[in-house]
Amino acid sequence: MSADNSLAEDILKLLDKRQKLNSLSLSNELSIDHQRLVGAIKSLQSIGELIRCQQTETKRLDLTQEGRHIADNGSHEAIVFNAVPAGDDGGIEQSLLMKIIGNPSVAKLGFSKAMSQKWIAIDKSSNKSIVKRNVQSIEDEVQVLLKKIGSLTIDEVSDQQKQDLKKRKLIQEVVVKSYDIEKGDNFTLNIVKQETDLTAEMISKNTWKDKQFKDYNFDAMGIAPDRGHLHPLLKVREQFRQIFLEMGFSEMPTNRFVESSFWNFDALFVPQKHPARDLQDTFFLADPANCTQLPVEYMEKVRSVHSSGDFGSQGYQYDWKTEETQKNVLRTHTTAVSARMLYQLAQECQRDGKPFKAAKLFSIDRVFRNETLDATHLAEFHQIEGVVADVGVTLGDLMGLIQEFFLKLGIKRLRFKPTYNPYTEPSMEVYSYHDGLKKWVEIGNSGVFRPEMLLPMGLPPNVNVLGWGLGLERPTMIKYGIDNIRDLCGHKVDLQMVYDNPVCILENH
Ligand code: FB9
Repeated sequence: MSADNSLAEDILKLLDKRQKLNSLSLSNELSIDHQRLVGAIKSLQSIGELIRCQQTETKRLDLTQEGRHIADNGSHEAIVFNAVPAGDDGGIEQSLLMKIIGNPSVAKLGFSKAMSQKWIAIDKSSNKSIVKRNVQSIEDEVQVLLKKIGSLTIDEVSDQQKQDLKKRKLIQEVVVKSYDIEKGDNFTLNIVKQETDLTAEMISKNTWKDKQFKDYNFDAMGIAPDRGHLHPLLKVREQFRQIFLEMGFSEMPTNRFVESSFWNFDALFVPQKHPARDLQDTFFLADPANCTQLPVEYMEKVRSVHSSGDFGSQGYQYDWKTEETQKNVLRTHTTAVSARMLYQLAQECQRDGKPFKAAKLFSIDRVFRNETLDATHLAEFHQIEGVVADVGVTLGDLMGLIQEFFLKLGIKRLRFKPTYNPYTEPSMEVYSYHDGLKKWVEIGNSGVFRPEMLLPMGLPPNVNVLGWGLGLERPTMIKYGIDNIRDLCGHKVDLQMVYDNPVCILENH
């Protein structure tokens, strides 16, 4: 028999004698933790109609931390009294007494209370304030009362006592939930063990017939089924994906981390000497170091527009090298994917003689940069990119698209700041006013793709292409209140954070 079964039996025996019990009074009487007693009562309550149980709320007096300290160590006034030497020649200079007590608030309050209780007096017959005992001994009533407060009902403490102790912040009123229990219609002292499972053996041997079964508790919460958990980045990515889909965009295939320098840079009219193509910024592959499967005819047009200029542009006037364009890199932006998709659009139009079909495309995926790492930057991050290709679309359309996109994130106040990108002209950084930081913060980049990028692909000259992009990590860190990116991504991530973080709902207007 478990300890709590015997406790349950003790409760039944007391109930049989007294007809009515209260859990709080009983826990004090039996010196048993109230919660343990409530557990035993709940187990009796689950046995149909054995007892009747009514929850009640009673106000109790409880000791504050200061009250507990005094109950253990004595009141301030008692400490001061005990520090004054006893005997006819007893006495101590007041300043020394205060120093001996140590704690200034104990000394000050204790001295004042001891004086008002006339436990001590000050002898000023000499030119010093000598504190002497006024009585032989004292009864530290405050400590005595505090020691028994837990076992008294609120009415057993006088109003004056309560007022004094509350004023000294030694006690506080707390509401305690307790249970009044009475005999139920099926009260008995002989508790029959209640089965919780109907077993195959009981059925095969028919022993179930003489057993009692615990009622099902249909209100009990089930065990949370273990299940997979989405990383916060993937939750936020899904929200951005929904925004693009709502705006009629289709997702680009981004399942290629290794890209040739041709698609990652040259097709975007990024010159081969651009600093972004240095080792300090880009991860180059050792094996396979080069990609040789490039569209030769298109590549020659790219060579031309870079080196001598073409398609109305003077180009960069440098010796464009095939071996440079063949170098494999980890893609530094998803704009490489946009380039492939735009080339495909142009080919469908040029090769297949189909009329140009406008396109709204998006991508959200990982990109890699050989950057200096810090609290908000890793060597890889996710880029979100939107691209719109259509006849006659303008910079104004791009600003409207960006306004619409960020409005779905609850961001209304935007500003556009001119900037430079090798593959777009004009280009704009996007800023939003951060109410918390009280300043404008950069939330993205954008621009109109250059003819030097679009015309070598074979896109019709009246087709313009707009693009904008932002990162996924920053909004995710903001959304989930994460300061260091290493708490969001990487081998040091606490998986419990992945389990615990809530569903992501980005403001939707
Ligand atoms: O995401 C960025 N900031 C940002 C975004 C959202 C946000 O909160 C959400 C709204 C609630 C808070 C901040 N930035 C771009 C700006 C900075 O964080 C910057 O420090 C980091 N940038 C990344 C690249 O850094 C090397 C963010 C990333 C970025 C920058 C540019 C593009 C994409 C991602 C682009 C582009 C582009 C341009 C023209 C045509 C096509 C694509």
